[in-house]
Amino acid sequence: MYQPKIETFPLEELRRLQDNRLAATMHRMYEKIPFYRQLFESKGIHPNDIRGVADLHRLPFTRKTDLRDNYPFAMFAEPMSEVRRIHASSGTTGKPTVVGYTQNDLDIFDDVVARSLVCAGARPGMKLHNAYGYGLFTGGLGMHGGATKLGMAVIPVSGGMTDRQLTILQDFGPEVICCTPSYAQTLAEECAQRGIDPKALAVQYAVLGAEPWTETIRRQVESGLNVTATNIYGLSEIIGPGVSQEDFEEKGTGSYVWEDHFFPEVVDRNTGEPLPYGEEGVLVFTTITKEAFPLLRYWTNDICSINYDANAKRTHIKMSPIRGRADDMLIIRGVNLFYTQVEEVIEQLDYLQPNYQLVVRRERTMDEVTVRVEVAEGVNKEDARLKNLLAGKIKNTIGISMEVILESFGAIPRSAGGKLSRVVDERKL
Ligand code: ADP
Ligand code: K
Repeated sequence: MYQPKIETFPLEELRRLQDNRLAATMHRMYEKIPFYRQLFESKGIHPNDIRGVADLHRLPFTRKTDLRDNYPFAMFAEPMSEVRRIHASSGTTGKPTVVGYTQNDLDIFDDVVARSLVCAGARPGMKLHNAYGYGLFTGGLGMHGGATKLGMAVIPVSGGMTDRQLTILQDFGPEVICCTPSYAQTLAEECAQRGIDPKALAVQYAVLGAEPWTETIRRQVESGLNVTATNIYGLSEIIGPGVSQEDFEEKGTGSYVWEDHFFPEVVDRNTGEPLPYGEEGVLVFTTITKEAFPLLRYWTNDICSINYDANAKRTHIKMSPIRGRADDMLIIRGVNLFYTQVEEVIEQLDYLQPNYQLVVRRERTMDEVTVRVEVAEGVNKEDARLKNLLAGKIKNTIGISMEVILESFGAIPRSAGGKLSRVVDERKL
């Protein structure tokens, strides 16, 4: 572990630490951010009324629209003279979301990323192939800083230019790679296509995040690159990558949320009521150590559940894989659908590969979904039995009838470096 004491802190003490840090954060918000002062006053609440994280549910959420309304810097709690870096997330509509960091914030960013890297299997002295994009996106620089602090040799490849990525993987021999899961798929496939034996690569660990993914893709990446692949999660509003991380020896049990900095809640997507551990809803974070850009009950829109794992190495709570973003959820004939659900069905059928796309269109009054998915090598894509088997499994597990089109290898778009969009919504064209 990178910070064993805090990573294994007894829960009671962790709670006390969170309570103290929350109190300090709320006072700073109240004093320094007009938006939060107004928010408290409109509810008739003073920071002193909130005794700890157990009282958080009494406070309203902060939403992405609040950040837009305060674009670019009005949510900053520190003057620019204290700010050392500014990032922005793409934002699909309108202005980007702008976030800032003091030196202390950057130090904490480095710590949580270093912690995450160790959790993923990385060690000081190893080389990190960093294929997250550098720039305003927090992925590249975020991983860079944490790996440097850990004592790794960082190779700042950034995303794209797959030829060069493969050359570096072969010649520089990085033991760890980080990128999006869809780009890891691309790299794995390109290795196979070029006859590069993954066993001959030095790379042992892949740290994958920035978009939802399931065991289907894990299996493909692990065999295709001969690595142990774990999940890293984060969002720029909270800090960037390193909000949570899956342990390489506890794969499939969820990702540790670094609770000494980010307090998580899961709430009902419709009512906003906090849900019991284990129930799925919207993930909400309160930052309890951030200086420049603290957020209270930030509505991430990401759907997952959280729970403690008594058998885990660390004490911090774990979050399940993200099913999708609430605003990316499709509603098909009254049934909610995330694309990761289709990915999970693909996992069960050996004759398919996790290269797929959902096409949604409106036929008369009904929304229809077509699944385009590639078959494995040597499989006949015209085989109606195979098509029907998938359609039947989808209908049985998800409850929606979908048209299935089996495609040959290469027919579905690949990630060229960053996040990949797996849904084509023709209703919006
Ligand atoms: P942008 O909005 O520009 O893509 P962000 O890095 O802030 O930049 O995006 C954060 C979002 O990416 C999260 O809210 C979540 O939806 C998604 N995300 C990040 N990591 C993961 C992950 N490991 N699994 C699923 N989704 C993720
Ligand atoms: K995103």
